[in-house]
Amino acid sequence: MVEADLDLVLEMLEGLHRESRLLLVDPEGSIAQELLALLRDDPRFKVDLIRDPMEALSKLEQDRYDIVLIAGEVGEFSGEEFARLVRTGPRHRLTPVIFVERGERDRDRVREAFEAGGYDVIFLPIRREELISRLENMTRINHLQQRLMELNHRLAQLANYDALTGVANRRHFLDRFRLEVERARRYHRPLGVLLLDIDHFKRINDNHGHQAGDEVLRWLGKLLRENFRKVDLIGRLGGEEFMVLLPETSPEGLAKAAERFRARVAADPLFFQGEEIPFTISIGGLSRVPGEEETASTLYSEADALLYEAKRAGRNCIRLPAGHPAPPAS
Ligand code: GH3
Ligand code: MG
Ligand code: MG
Repeated sequence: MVEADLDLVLEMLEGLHRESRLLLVDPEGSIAQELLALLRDDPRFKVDLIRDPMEALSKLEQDRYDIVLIAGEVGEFSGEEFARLVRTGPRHRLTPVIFVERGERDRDRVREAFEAGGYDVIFLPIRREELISRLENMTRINHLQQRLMELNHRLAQLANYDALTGVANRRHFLDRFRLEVERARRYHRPLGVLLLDIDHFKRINDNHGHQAGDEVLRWLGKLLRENFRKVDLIGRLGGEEFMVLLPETSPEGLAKAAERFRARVAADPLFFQGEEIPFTISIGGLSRVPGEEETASTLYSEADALLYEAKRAGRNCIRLPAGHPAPPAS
């Protein structure tokens, strides 16, 4: 973690010297002319001038900018309205917006601009040094905000996902499981649950070593992520036990998905250090609209009992509740 922190600091320092990308929106063009003359030949700033406000908004959807400069009124919008539109785009929710106007520095105007979400107001004429300092400050703010968002995202990943397999960890998965059960019950939608466990995993560790065991887990994580849908939720509940939630999935659909995955795992051994390591999984599963008394915990217990039956039946197979459509033969 110390090393990661150092990397971060180095990245941040580097960010401070990165070039700054500015989008300048000026339908009329005269403010732009003055700004561009001041910034000319300065390699730190790369300015895209766009006259048409609608075109500017679509450019903001495609590209990342460090600062958006709004010159006075922009077409049919006031500068404030336009700033609001900039912030509604997902890429630029936090990008500093600066209003550029001609005239004396006016306190009421500055307050208005800040209230409208502006980060600064630049009044022309302005000295080159002051302009550059203001732009550098805003660029720094933007880079730090970007880093903070990335870091938050990384921390959320670390806190919620299992590092070895890339699927949700137990705590995060169970939180989501409770939520999905609530949702399915409230809207009377079926929710599918598959509990999977690697067969004789202890033997894999014993015969091939613990590192090979870890690779099997990693491989299974990858297969799970690749073979289920984006809306399905995958979690590692512990050791070599995983669960998949399949929202909106009928009992027939669940049986098919379970059998397809069981067969896929059995057919797709891991190759590790030149050695083939075949393995199989057993699955306990069910799908239904959760009843009033049912919770994530009762569904988990039920799936666990079915998984136990699958183990007793000889492993590498699926057990579903009585009356549930059977998996297709394969
Ligand atoms: P069964 O078919 O009945 O499921 O047998 P099994 O051997 O898979 O089950 P058992 O519960 O007896 O053993 C599970 C083993 O999983 C024991 C434990 O050492 C191993 N294990 C748990 N977590 C990890 C891990 O993160 N990495 C590795 N390599 N092994 C793990
Ligand atoms: Mg096992
Ligand atoms: Mg187990």
